[in-house]
Amino acid sequence: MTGDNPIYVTRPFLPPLEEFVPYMQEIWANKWLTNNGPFHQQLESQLSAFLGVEHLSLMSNATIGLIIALQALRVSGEVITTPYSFVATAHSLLWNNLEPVFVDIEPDTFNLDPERIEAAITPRTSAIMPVHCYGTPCNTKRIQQIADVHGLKVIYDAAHAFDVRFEGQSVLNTGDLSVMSFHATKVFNTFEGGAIVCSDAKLKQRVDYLRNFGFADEVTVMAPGINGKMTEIQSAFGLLQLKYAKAAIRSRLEIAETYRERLRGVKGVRVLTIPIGVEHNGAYFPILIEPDYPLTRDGLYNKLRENGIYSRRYFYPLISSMPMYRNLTSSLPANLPVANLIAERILCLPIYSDMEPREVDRVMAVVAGERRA
Ligand code: T4K
Repeated sequence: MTGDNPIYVTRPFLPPLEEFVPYMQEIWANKWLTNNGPFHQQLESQLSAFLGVEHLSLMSNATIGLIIALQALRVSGEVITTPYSFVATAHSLLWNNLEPVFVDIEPDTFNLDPERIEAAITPRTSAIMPVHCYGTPCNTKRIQQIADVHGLKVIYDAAHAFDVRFEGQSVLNTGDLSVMSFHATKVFNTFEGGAIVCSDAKLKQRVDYLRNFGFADEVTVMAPGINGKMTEIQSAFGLLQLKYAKAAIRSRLEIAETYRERLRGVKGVRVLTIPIGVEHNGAYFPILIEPDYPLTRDGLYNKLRENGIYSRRYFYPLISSMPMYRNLTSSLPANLPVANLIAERILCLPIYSDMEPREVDRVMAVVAGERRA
């Protein structure tokens, strides 16, 4: 262990505290703390404009958002999804009594491989739940074609895809619903939080009922809803954070570029390429540790820890290897060769908007043995 400060895989961006005080004063004056208050309404409309989407509903977090999205579309039976994600993706299916059917990922993007989806469709399949992993967009056109042919719903887990665009369009406008996360570790955060982007106003109405116990008015309950509401303090924080969001993404992208340049030529480290046409958000910085690197993936992970650097193995272990999923037929490693290989080699290096150059130097000193004056 060194005497240096720890470097975590990410750090939340916090605007200057004094800028948050006026928001708090307004909440104290209004005594309106939650349930679609004024800051909540402002954040829904400002976020929609910022992201270029029309129908957005704030959520208490993305996990509840995924659960509500499945309810909103009345999904039943089997849902095709990826094993290479955070556990919340598949857990949202179990919470709805749905059966996940895992399909392998693409070796370049680590997203659900569209060419393998059709073979997994059965008469019980009603939806596809892909993930824009690390913010890299899925092949949304191909996925929609398949969904249209087979009459399936598409719910994107867009937890990582805040403000990601493809060919100038927000990826959040694809599929029936897209679910974002505003957790503290995300590009844009409201401490805990999230949002569902809906493809039309009717769907947003249903999502809004479901997030508020199903209430349409004081006496009318439209659906067996849940409590998925975002509070005023979180919404206010989101409004302030939004002012800094473009700058935060810019600095993440600069850090990613620095890593990219300095890792070029480091033998045994593969850096993900961002597909042409994608405007990325720098959400994560994943690398693959190949067999010709001097250490194993876990060897490097441990060496970084010894130096006070807490990288993370997102996403290892695979969801399909976890006790509640591993007995599914689709979880067999032979069905998921790419995902199994990537999960063994992946490492996410620290990246956050106010990461300092000397922190990048410390990471590079371990990963590439670079020494800087
Ligand atoms: N779908 C996908 C694809 C997701 O990645 C996620 C969440 C979800 C759905 C569900 O979204 P939410 O329901 O959470 O909105 C973290 C996050 O808790 C989780 O939101 C995220 N994905 C996942 C990829 O990462 P952990 O268990 O790795 O977090 P934790 O507490 O170890 O934090 C990681 C590092 O971040 C810490 O070592 C230090 C730093 N940190 C963390 C927190 C919470 C801070 O500096 N300050 C903080 O407040 O899951």
